Amino acid sequence: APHIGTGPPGTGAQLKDCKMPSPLLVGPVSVRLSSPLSLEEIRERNPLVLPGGRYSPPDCQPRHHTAIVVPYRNRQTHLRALLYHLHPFLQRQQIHYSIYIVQQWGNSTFNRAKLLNVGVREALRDEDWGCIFLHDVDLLPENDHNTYTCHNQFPTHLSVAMDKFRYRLPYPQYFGGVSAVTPEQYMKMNGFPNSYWGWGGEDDDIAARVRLSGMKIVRPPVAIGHYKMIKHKGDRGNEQNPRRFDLLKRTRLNWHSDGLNSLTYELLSKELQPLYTNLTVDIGDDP
Ligand code: UDH
Ligand code: NGS
Repeated sequence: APHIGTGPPGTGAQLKDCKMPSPLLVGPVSVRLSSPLSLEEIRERNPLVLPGGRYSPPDCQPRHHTAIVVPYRNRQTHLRALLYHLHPFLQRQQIHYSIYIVQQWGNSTFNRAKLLNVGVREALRDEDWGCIFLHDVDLLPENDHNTYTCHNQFPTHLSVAMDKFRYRLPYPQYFGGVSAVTPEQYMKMNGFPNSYWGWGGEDDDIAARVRLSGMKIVRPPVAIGHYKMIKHKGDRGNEQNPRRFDLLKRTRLNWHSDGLNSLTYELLSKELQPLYTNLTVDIGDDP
């Protein structure tokens, strides 16, 4: 395990626990969407970020250990905008964190939930994360009081007020965008479904699993959970999934057998980039 949160090497001095809430928080932030900086420029602005996109506050012992998992394919400008905002945002929260980009290899139909399963499993190989965030690449948090930490009992849904839904939930059970689980909560719900190829429904399935496994969803106040979505068109290879409604009728029957316990994939590469860990994965194709 890395030497994290302690004093200068050799002194053995323990840092004091980080204050709660973090004194670095600023509240609402204005989010710049157009022409994100280059990766090199973002790196220069975040000198304390270590290879793989890891960070731990230098002056205090962090109370939280969060992995950010981003399902990804072919969204380079969105990725730069996310990294530009998220690194300083998480540093202001004084969290020990790491950012994982889970990139679907090849041209098979996109599968967001399966990529999230891969990200959780691979992140937990690295470290004993206390909290795992499931984060769309095109969503930028607008208020740093929305802390990237987990509830100890229940899964959290963070993106409760997105600009495209006029800063409110589109429907009460909505669980898309940005959410978070502890490893224990994740195991209790058998992870996420592997069977949703293409756009739609997988987030509703995950929300159903939360309930079916005896948990509920917790959320920050609407005034805090503000996000800007970078506008974009539907992606090639992620067309609406015509089977999503049939699949959703069967979540109750299938959640025990489709999920963490049936996950198969091939990890093609793991690269420690300056601002993120890049996992390239072959998750197969829609059967
Ligand atoms: N994603 C990619 N690449 C893709 C597809 C999806 O990286 O080709 C990731 C990305 O993190 C994205 C997330 O999966 O934020 C969710 O996919 P999405 O952006 O397609 O879903 P969203 O609901 O947007 O944000 C819908 C856009 C138009 C679809 C219209 C269908 N009615
Ligand atoms: C629901 C989808 C969700 C989706 C949400 C918001 O209808 O996956 O709309 O979509 N559920 C089904 O299709 C069953 S959005 O407005 O972002 O395009 O997240």
